Order: sequence, then C-alpha cells, then structure tokens
Amino acid sequence: MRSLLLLAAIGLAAAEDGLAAWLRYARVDNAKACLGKLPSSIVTLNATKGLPVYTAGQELAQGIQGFFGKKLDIDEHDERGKPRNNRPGKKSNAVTVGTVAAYKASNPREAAKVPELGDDGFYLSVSRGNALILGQNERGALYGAFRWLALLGQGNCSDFTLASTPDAPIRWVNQWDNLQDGGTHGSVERGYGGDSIFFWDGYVRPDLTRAGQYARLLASIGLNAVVVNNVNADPRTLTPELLDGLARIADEFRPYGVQLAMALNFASPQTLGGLDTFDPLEDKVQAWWDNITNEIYRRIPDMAGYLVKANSEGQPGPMTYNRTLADGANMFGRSLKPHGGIILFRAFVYNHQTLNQTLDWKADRARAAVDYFDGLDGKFLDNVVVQIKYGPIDFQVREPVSPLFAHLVKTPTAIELQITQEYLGQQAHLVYLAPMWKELLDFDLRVDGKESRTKDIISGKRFNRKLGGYAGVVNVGTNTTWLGSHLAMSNLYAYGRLAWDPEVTSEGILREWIALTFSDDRKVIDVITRMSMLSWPTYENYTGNLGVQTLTDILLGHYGPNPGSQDGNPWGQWTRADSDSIGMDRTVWNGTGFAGQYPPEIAAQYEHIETTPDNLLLWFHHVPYTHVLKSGKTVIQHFYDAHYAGAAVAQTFPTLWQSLRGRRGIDKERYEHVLYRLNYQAGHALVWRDSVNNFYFNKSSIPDELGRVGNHPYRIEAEAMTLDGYVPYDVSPFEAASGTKCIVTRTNSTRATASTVLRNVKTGVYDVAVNYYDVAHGNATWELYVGGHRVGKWKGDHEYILGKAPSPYIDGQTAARVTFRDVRVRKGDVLKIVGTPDGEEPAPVDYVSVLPKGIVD
Ligand code: GCV
Repeated sequence: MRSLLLLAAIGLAAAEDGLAAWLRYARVDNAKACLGKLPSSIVTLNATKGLPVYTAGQELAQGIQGFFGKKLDIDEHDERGKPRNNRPGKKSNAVTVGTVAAYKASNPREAAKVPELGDDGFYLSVSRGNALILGQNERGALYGAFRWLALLGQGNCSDFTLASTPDAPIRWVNQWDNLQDGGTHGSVERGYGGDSIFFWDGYVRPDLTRAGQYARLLASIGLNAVVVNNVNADPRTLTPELLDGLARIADEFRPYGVQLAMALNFASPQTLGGLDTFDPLEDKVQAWWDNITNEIYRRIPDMAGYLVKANSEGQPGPMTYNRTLADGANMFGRSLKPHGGIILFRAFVYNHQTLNQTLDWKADRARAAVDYFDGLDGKFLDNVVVQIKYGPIDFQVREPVSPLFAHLVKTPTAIELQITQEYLGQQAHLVYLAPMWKELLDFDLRVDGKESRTKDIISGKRFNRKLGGYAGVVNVGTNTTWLGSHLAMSNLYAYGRLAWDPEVTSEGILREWIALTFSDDRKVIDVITRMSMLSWPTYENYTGNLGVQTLTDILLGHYGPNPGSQDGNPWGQWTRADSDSIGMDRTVWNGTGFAGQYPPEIAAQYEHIETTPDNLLLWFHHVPYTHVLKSGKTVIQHFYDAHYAGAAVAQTFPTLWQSLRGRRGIDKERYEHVLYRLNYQAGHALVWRDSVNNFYFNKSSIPDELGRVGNHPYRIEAEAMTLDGYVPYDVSPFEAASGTKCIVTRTNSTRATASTVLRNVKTGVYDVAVNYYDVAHGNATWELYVGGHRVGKWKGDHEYILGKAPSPYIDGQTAARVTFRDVRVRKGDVLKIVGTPDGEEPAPVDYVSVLPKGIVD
C-alpha cells in the first residue's frame, strides 16, 4: 500500500510492457462519475464458449471492472432467452449482448426496432444504465462490445444509440511470417518487433498464447482475418503437420471472430506435390489445389481464403506458362468456391531483373500493374479480389494512388497498406501513417468523369461490387510492444479504424488511441497528438521530397539514407538524378507514359508540370535542379530546406515527450522506451539530412543559399583527431559520413583513442554529440572524456534494442548519434574518445560536435 501511495505521489504509473496495447482497461479518471450510469449485470444471448458473443461478455466484464472497479456477473441465456446458469434474469440495469437473430428469438417486438445492419455490423444502444449490443453476426456483437468499451475507456458513459456497419467486408491483416528464422529476411520479413508469434523452427509454435492475444487486439478494431504466413510463401506450409498447426492457430483466433487465411506458393503442386508442372490450366494442377483446399477446410471449416503473390520478385506464377494472371487467380477461386472462401491475388507483379534504366528512357516499374492486368477486368471469378499496393512502386513515403484502382471496374479490389514501417523508419522513427492513408483513400480518380474516391472503389460502392476492402501488412512479432515500439501501435489502431470507417479523422483516431493506451490526461493527449501529426510530413522532409520516393538504401535494409542506390539497377525505383536534373519523366508525350494510365482528368493533371502538385513533381517529371517550384523555390533549394526543416522538427520530439514525464498513464518503462527511440530518431534525422543534402550537393554542385550544406563549424571530424589505434576509413556511400570518412580501430581487438585539444572553444557549458556507427554482430564500447573527466560511456547495441533491420556495414543504416547535455568545457581541454571494439564492430566514430546551447548540428 505504501509503495502504491508512493507511486501515486511521484505520479508514475506501474510499469507496462505494451502487451495489452490499447486494451489495458486501466481505471478512468472520472470513474466515480460513471458508476451510477453503469449496468449491474451482463446478459449474453445464446453464447457458446469459444465464439465471439461469449468473448464479448467476458470483455465487457473485464473492461468495466478495469475502468470503473465494478464487478458484473454474466448471465448466460439460451436461444429461447432462458437463463442458462440458473440465476434469475436481471430485470433492469443490464448490458445485453448477442446477435440480432438471438434477440429476435427472445424479444421479437423490441427486435423489430433494431435498424438493418450489414455484414459484421452492430447496433449499440445505451440508456439509463442499460445497454443493448447486437451484432448482425457473432463477431458484430463483439465489435459492438469493443466499441462501447473504447468509449467507456475515454470516460464517456453517456447515453447514445449507434448502428454501424463496416465500410468494406475485407479487413484483413497480412503477416509476412516465415516458417523458420533465417527465411526471407529473418523470422518475419520486414518485421521489426521480434520473431514470428506463429512459427518457429519450421513448425507452428506449441504455445500460441500470443496468437490469441493478437486476435483480440485485431477484433477490438474490427479486423476480421489474418494471413499468417509470408507472401513469399514456403510450399511446406501445405504439409499435413503445418496444416494441423494452422488449425490450432485458427482455434486461437475463433473466439474473436478472426478468420485464418494463408499465403500460397504458386509452384506447390510441383515442388511439394511432385507433379511435373504447376500450369494453372492443367487439370491435374487444378485437381491438386482442389484436393489440398478440401484438406484445409476439413481442418479449418471457417478459413477465410488465400493470398497469392505470383510472378513477382522471383516468385512463380501463371506467366511462367504464358497463362494470364486471371488464369492463375481463377484456379484458386475454383478450389475455394465450394467452401465460400475468397482469393486475394496481388497486383504487385513486376520483373525485378529485366528493367534497364540506361538503355530505355521509357522503362518504368510503375507501369507494371496496369500493364500486366490490362484486358483482364471481367475475366476473374466472383470470389477473386485483386489486392493492390497503395502506390505503383512499393510503400514509399509519397506515391500517387495506383492507377489500377481505376481500371478494374468489374473486379473487386482491396488496397494494401503497410503498417510495418518498412520504408518509413522501421518503428525506430515515429511516423504516424493515418494522414497519408487518408490522402490516398480520399483521392478522387475521376473514373468516367465521375467522383471515384479510392475508398469508394475498394468498398465496392463506386462500381457496385459486393467484395473489396483492406489488407494491412502488419508484421507484429514476439516483442511485448508487438511492433517494436509503443508509439508505432497507433498505426495498427488507425488501420483497423479506417478499414471500418474511412471517414474518421486521423486526429480523432489518435486521440482515442492515446486515451486508451496511456491516459486521458489532456496534456498527454495533446502532446502525443502533436508529435504524431507532425511525424509523417517531418519524415518526408528528411527522407524524400517532391515525390522522389524514400531515398533509402533499397538494396539493403530499406532503412537509412542512400540516394545513389535507387538508380543503376533493375529494381526500378529510379530517380534518374544526374549532374543537372532529377526525376522520372512519366509523361505520355516524352516519358514512360505512366501518367496516361490514369483516367483522362487525372492523366491531364499529371502530364503537365504546371498542374502536377509539387509534392509529386519528381514522380512525374524530370526537371533541372534549378526548376522553380510553385512555392517559388528551386528544386535543389527545396531539398536543402526541407531536410533542415524536417531534421529540426525531429529534434523537438524528445523534448515534447519529456514534458510528459510523470503524467497520468506515462509509466517509467514506456516513458524510457519511447524517449530512447525519439532521441535516436533526432540523431538519425540529422544523418538523413546531411547524407541526402551532401549527395545532391555533390551531384549538382549547387550550393545551399543559406550556406548550411557542407558547412559545420561546430564539428570536429574524427579523422582529423590524433589517433592511437584508430585508422581513417572511407565510408561507402561517401555521404553517410561527415567529410566522407570515419575512423575504425586498427584491428577488432585494438582498444583505440582519438583525441583533440579544444583550442577554439570558449570556456562554457555545451552539448557534446558524437556521431558513430552501430553495426550488427558486435557490441563495441565508446567512452567520451573532456578535460580528463568521463562524460559518458555507451555501447553499440542498437541491433538488440531498436528492431530495425540489422546491418553489418558502416553506412547510413548504422550511423547514429549520442548527445551528452550540459557538459562543462574549458578552452584548451582535451576531448578524447576511447573505443573498444567487439566482434565485427570496430568502434567507428564519424565526428564530434561541441554545440553551444540551442544549436544542433
Ligand atoms: C514480401 C517489397 C519488400 C519485400 C516484400 C515485397 C512484397 O519488395 O521489400 O520484402 O516481400 O515488397 O510486397 O511482396
């Protein structure tokens, strides 16, 4: 008790590890004010243990107890409305939860007043201590219960009535989980939150507790299916042992109304089945898929369906046999049809080996989806849905909406969003993505000259289609934070909320998520909202402007800066930057013709520089660096300014976060976790800023009008210091090091020092920043001394802490900064860095900045 009082006194909540995410059910601030308005019992209508209505009852009990400290009994009623557990039914003050059908059976007169609900929809009516939560189906009831709990958790216990049906039937999650660690890019491809929660060592994990907890989170935001394995699918997924394991995962999902779906390898009939072909038009291939599909449904009768990546990035597909993508997709459609399953067939089809930038000005990966699907609209079976990445390339910081959405009029489509931040900071940078998704969903493609917003195309409204919706690549892992960072979970929350209702605002979603994840303390909500709403434009500013794409290392981890890696390879994420000009000419009159893939009004807009928005200029046009934007700046000056502006905003994030220390809901564990990442982000934003600016300054030779680029008066380059055991090292790419060089220890067992006399520094108090490289496969130690005093010591352990793609190279992926505040420095002091290498990490140092108060460089 004493320690509790103490915790309350110092304002720190008990430590939290993030596992419960937004379902913490923590006590609300005005709990007392709500007590009189709450029901006294829960009545579940025709609930079966292990199915969603039963779960809804449990969640309501748990939630109300957590939020308000009020314990409710659950009275289970059967299909005729009779109490099952022999407790007399409560006459008043109850929350009743069930399906509309069950309610009709027991209460036909009242049920007639319930409005018509669509699939998965719910009706929620709260009035004077009574609540009625009805689902169009079982999971609809659970969605309704979670919605009410989300409101209660924000201290909203007022009376209201709400009927809500999701905007689209497909609200799926894609996990890119490999069966084995060391599969494509580790245990979860592009996953930054640890190993797969489903698979280990080639099998389904024996303990699937996390799978159930994951389903709970997903159901609470209205998501209804999970593709559990990587789209780069392993044919072994279809072996009997794995199928038995998948059935166990489906069992964990079922109480939450979440269905299991699977990614398939197109060549499985050959590689696994032993056939001499996987040609989709061969009867024996169809028979093989029919048979395996029957096997799956025997084990998992409610399986949602399949997801297939074909003829893309080395994956097999129908085009291997000169068959169309529709031939391929329909083969699965036929097998699934008798079971009511659907096939999501990806539009991410392109050849990453043949595009040639030098020989062909018109070559363009962005064209691939529309080109490959050309002529196929109307040729797909009615249980085939084409899953389209939001942009034509690959989850970049800014892309125009894929034009394929406008071409498939008779074919249902789903938008593929990426919650895992592959090109967007990999959860080590705060980037709240809802504002970007909203822009994409709201975009009007003007098909046939009529309003045709992406959200209305995928929901089926625009072209009168029944199927369609959302697929979110989430890639959670075994980390208790799920995604690798507490703040990144706002993206998962937003994904679910938008897939249910794309009209909700990015900020509204955020405020709700913060209240449930941390607390409804006004300042907590305001500060996290402010940081998060700034974060996408900030990230865009320091990573890739004017539609040039995220200028990351596309050949390695997709994480740090490496603008040069975009060009000169067949991956087709080109910028075509040379010494005078930059950008992809995608016009019809002179370029790749991609602009012409849009309906006429949009095509005309993108065809001309004057009507192309600045933020997509370099996506559509190749222009000189001196081209003047609508803003009045030149392209190159915009680059410089945006990178300085973005990095400057990132410096404010740690300070904003620190202002929340000790506030309600900001426990020590999460506080430190978030602060560590925001500090790291602030440092890495400077790495991004300088790398990209140096790269284009070097290419264009056009100086920054404000004289900042290449001019860093507070820096001491490590290679210019007195070295003992350290040697200079040429960093590649050159722009990832200040002055193109860093220092590394002579051998991987040499303890080394770099020192310098601070002759030009006036005596005073400074922030001292050290830029270094934290590479994988080693745990080097650095110590910083000023005037004989040790200022600090740190380790090269980001690979264990940050979750981002690990890299063994000294480059923009591994460049990092550590800052020591308020260091007393006397003119003439010796500044010394002692590096102790470990493993493959040679304690690399780039530079030291001795910064007067208020300056960051
Ligand atoms: C699963 C990008 C990613 C790949 C991913 C691919 C896809 O290229 O880098 O890791 O593969 O997209 O979406 O299929």
